[in-house]
Order: sequence, then structure tokens, then C-alpha cells
Amino acid sequence: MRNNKDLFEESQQFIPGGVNSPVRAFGSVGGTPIFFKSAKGSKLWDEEGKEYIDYINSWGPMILGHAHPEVISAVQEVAKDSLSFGAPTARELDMAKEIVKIVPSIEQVRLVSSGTEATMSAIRLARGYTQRDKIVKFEGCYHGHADSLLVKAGSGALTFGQPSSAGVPIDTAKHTLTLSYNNVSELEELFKSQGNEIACVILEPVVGNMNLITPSAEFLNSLRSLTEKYGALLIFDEVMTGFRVALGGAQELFGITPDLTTLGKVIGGGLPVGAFGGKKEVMQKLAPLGPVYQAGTLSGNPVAVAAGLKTLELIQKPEFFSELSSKTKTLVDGLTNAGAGEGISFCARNVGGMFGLYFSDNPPNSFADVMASDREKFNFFFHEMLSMGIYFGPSAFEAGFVSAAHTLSDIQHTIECAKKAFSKIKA
Ligand code: KE4
Repeated sequence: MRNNKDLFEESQQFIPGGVNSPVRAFGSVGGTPIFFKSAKGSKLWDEEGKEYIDYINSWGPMILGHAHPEVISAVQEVAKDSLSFGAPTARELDMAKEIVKIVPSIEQVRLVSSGTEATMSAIRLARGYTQRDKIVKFEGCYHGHADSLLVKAGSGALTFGQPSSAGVPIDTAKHTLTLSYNNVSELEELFKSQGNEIACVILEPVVGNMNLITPSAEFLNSLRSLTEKYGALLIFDEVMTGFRVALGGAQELFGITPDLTTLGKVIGGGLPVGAFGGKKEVMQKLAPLGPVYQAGTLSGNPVAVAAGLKTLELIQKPEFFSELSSKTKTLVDGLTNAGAGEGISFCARNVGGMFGLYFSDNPPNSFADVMASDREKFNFFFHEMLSMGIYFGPSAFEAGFVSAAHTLSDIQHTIECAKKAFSKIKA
């Protein structure tokens, strides 16, 4: 048996930072990342044989729980007939029809292999359709690692964006304007001055990448009316919220119809699938029909689509989302009460099957609020819970996820462990 520490040390010799995605390196919370070997339902087992209750769920995809027997057999069934053709398959048509059925704003959809590909392609499509270069995003929202989305607010939010990563040319970043989430006056001011130059606005309609933040109704309504008025496209990045906060995602929850939607995570059931879709008039601009090029060797991969189709079938069972949401609320209410019981400045909230934990008196409504929460306390809490076999996201800036496989005893055990962790924080 190889332990987590040795594995991490050796991995760092062959993989930058020892991980294939930065958040996994525990950089934000410190300590040694856990190397997992297997999982089933709500449980994970690491290489040392230790068991954990999983509240990351692979950052959202494992909504049914790990290794769901029907998903595994769907994958095994399809894998027998080759893993990829690089040509159209009937199964991709089935997936497209399923997405169009579940998300009414999507009249046509294109499958890709990650959320990043979905948002990168949607941005290019919006620019090609409107023939405008400027795009708008919000500080704290993450949309994958395409160059034009790795941009933070410039000196003034209404001026040029600044790269938030090395390797992103200033000439690329300058077309991205970054505003404050939930700030309606900034939005109005920007559109009044530059509205006719804006190709699109992209946002997480419930934010999961600066911890969980919900939009105000005024913010969403202003976004929809201003983009409509100035001919900009409204893109809901539902890679995380799609099939998670409700079957039809945040757009179903809030009753807002975006022009384009990006999807990922749940749609692949744990295998690489992303998607972007929307109005047919916009989607027709895509190659091979239109001038906006976009492509992918493994787009619509039959094995990945089989996992996604089975997952989408199973989450449409009656009561799936009401049960998932109430289980998640039981968790956040229990954690909030446990924090209050120890007199800790702590709160938690959920939207459907995703939740946020905050070491602050009130849930945050903005990036500034999130930055004001107590990261040290979160990091201490994270490691205390990890030592008791509870696996939350290794960052104070990530949302957590509950699956259909989590039992009420998992939830109750988590709350009991939190009480112990809070009592140590108080001491
Ligand atoms: P991927 O390229 O990682 O499949 O998707 C990018 C993406 C796009 N949009 C939203 C709203 C997302 O949350 C993501 C990816 N989410 C992170 C979790 N915070 C993935 C975890 C990671 O980066 O390892």
C-alpha cells in the first residue's frame, strides 16, 4: 500500500504540483491531498483504506452517488462496441433531444468534452453572432480556463480587464470587462456607456466558485432586460447548476430565459461531457453551417454520452430533486445550528443539491463578502472534518454537493462531527 504522502511526493516529480487540476493540491487549505482509490454511493476510500463521506462528488457530476450500478452497466454495455468513432452516432442524437426536452431555452445543442470547451465555444459563438468583441463576466465567477475568461477586474470595473493568469495576452484580456456580482448599478452604467459594443454577458446563475452565492432577482432581471435592449447575448454558465439546483437548472428555478446555456459535470455522469446550446438562430452560426468554427475529436463520445444519458434518465425520477434539496437543507440547517450552539460565527445555505459553508455571521452576497469570511477557521474546520472522515472541498471558495446516495445517517454523522470541530474552534 502506498500512502497519500508518498504518492503526493512522487506525483510532484512527474505532474506539475502533483495534480491534474490545481484545486486538488490542497494549496488553499494546506496539508497533503488525499489520493482516492475507489468510491461507492456517498463513500470514498483512499489508497490507505480510510473511508470518507464525499461532499465534493467530483465537483458535481456524481449526483447519483459513486459507481451507480445502472450507470456502470450502461458504460460497460456501450464500451463493448468500441470507445469512439469520430463520426455521428444515434446516441448523440438521443442526448441532444434529452437536453432540448429538459432545458426549453435550448433549441439546438452541441456536445463537447468539458465545461471549459463549452464556455470557450459559447463566447466565440456570441462574438461571431453579434460581430462584437467585448464580453462581460463577474469577479469570483469561474467559467473554465479559456484565455478570455481568465480575466479579473481592471483598474476600474468599467475599463479593460487584466489577465488573472500568466500567458493571457493583454490584447485578449482587454476585451473582457469584469463587474461585481449582484451589483445592478455597475451593470446599468456599463450598458449605458458601452452596451452596443458588448457581445455577451456570462455568469454563474448561482455561483459555486466563490463559495455559493445566489443572485438577487433585480440583478437577474436587469441582466435579461439590458442584454435584450442592447442586443448582447445572455449566457448562463450552468456547468455546475445544470441538473443540480433543479432538473432544468437555475433558469428553471428563477424563470429567466438565457440566449445560450453551457452545461457540464452532471451531463456526463462522471465522464467527459460538456455542452452549449440555445436559440437555433444563434446556433446556426456554427460550422459546418455558419462562420464560427468549433470542433472536437471526442465530442459526443459514445461511452461518455451513455453515462450521461443514464444519469439524466435517473434524475428525472419523480421527487428526485425535492428529496435531494430537502436532504441538503437538513445538512445546512444542522451545521448552522451546530455552529450557533458553539457560538461560532458560521452559517450555511443550499440551493437544491449544492451548498455553501461560511465562517461569517451572514451568507455572502458578493465577492467582497466572501473575501471577508474567516478562511483560517474554514481551513481548521476542513482538516478537523477530514480527520473524522468527512471530505468537504479543500477551499473556502468552493461549493459542496450532496448526492442521492447520501443517507440521513451520513448527514447526521456529519453534523455530529461538525459539533466536535466547532467546539475545538471555540476553545
Ligand atoms: P471544466 O473545464 O472543469 O469541466 O469546467 C469548467 C467550469 C465551467 N463553469 C463552471 C461554472 C464551473 O464550475 C467549471 C468547473 N468547476 C470547477 C469547480 N470549482 C472544477 C474543479 C477543478 O477546476 O478541478
